[in-house]
Amino acid sequence: MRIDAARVIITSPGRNFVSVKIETDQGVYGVGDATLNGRELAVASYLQDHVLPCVVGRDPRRIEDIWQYLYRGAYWRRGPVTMSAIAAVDMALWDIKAKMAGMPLYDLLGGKSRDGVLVYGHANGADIAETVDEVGRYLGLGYKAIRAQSGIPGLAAAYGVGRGKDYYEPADASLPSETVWDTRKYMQFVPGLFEKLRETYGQAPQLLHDVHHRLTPMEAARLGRALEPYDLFWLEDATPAENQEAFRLIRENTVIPLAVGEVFNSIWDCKDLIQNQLIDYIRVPVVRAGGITHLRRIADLAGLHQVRTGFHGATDLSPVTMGAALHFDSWVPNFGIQEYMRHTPETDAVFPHAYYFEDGLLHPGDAPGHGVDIDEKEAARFPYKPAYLPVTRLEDGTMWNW
Ligand code: GCO
Ligand code: MG
Repeated sequence: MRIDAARVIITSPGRNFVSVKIETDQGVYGVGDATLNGRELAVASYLQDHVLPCVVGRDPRRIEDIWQYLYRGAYWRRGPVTMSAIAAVDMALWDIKAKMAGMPLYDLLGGKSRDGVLVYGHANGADIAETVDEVGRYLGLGYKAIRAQSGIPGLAAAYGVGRGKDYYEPADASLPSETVWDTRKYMQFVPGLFEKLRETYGQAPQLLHDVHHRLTPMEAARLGRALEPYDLFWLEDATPAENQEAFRLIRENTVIPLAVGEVFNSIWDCKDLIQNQLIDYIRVPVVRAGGITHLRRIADLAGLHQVRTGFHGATDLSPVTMGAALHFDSWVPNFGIQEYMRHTPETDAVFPHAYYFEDGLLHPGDAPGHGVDIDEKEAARFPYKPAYLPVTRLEDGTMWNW
């Protein structure tokens, strides 16, 4: 068996997606996602110019060998561009193997460990009242777990609060838009939001919150303590994690569950966090960390230390990543939760998929492979459009972490 062709497909049904399609001499093909929000063409070029020419002619059944070939063979290891490109190839190869076996991917991985995948949706509003209403709307849609983000008094724009309520997309301009951040205004405001949410909806709903890398470790510890009475499922990205040690200070000062890792791209970015039990949930998604082959290693290491998965699932992760993630989530023993932001109907039409939402859970479906295809005719209707993530500055103009 051999790989006959491997192509990059770029499409922008409302937002940009980079996909890889790998075709074999047996007529079976696989699809992978390589989308890196705001830096899409760098991955497309890395794939087109450097990775895919090395993949054509190989035996697609040798997934591990191809992974090692691409990772070790580049000499320059790791990084989001490289690892997203390897992930796309890896996802497509697992798709092919599962299709050849006539199995849904979760069966090839070891079979289902659960009946459905618990997901969390995104409620956001301009202020507390609107955010509380939105959480109520999500509960009405059947969600059991909901992330809550709100506008902050005195700040013009807040992370996680979008114009639209169903399809949040932060990459909103052809050059980065600028927002302003103030830690004190945020810290003084957030506990009140969760107090109101518990007062309104009681203890049953799982509530989550994303700090989006904005705090120092000590500030994060203080916020964690202030939020402890409201029983959050997790506090996400409380501080940047380039320095994994930074989480020790947070951990020593609060018992709030911590999640991190959506920007990580290998086991090396999280091994200290996991081995020292400085976090509770690891968020690195299948598209960012070299695909299923490498993510399995991260999940297994996490399992040893009772850290559970909680993969990133914003709209910049294409339905292909969502499909692959749901098979992984169905199998992985140390599953925690899966983020789920709905894609637009245009995106769903470009990527027909077997997964579906029911009563607060997502199900991967039983189609062979990861169950997500790409309709190339539909994809061709939506040409690439430059779109950047915003940047943020402190009120005095100092650059900060968006
Ligand atoms: C999340 C993330 C996203 C990111 C986005 C960047 O938890 O869903 O923080 O909202 O900001 O994926 O492209
Ligand atoms: Mg996040």
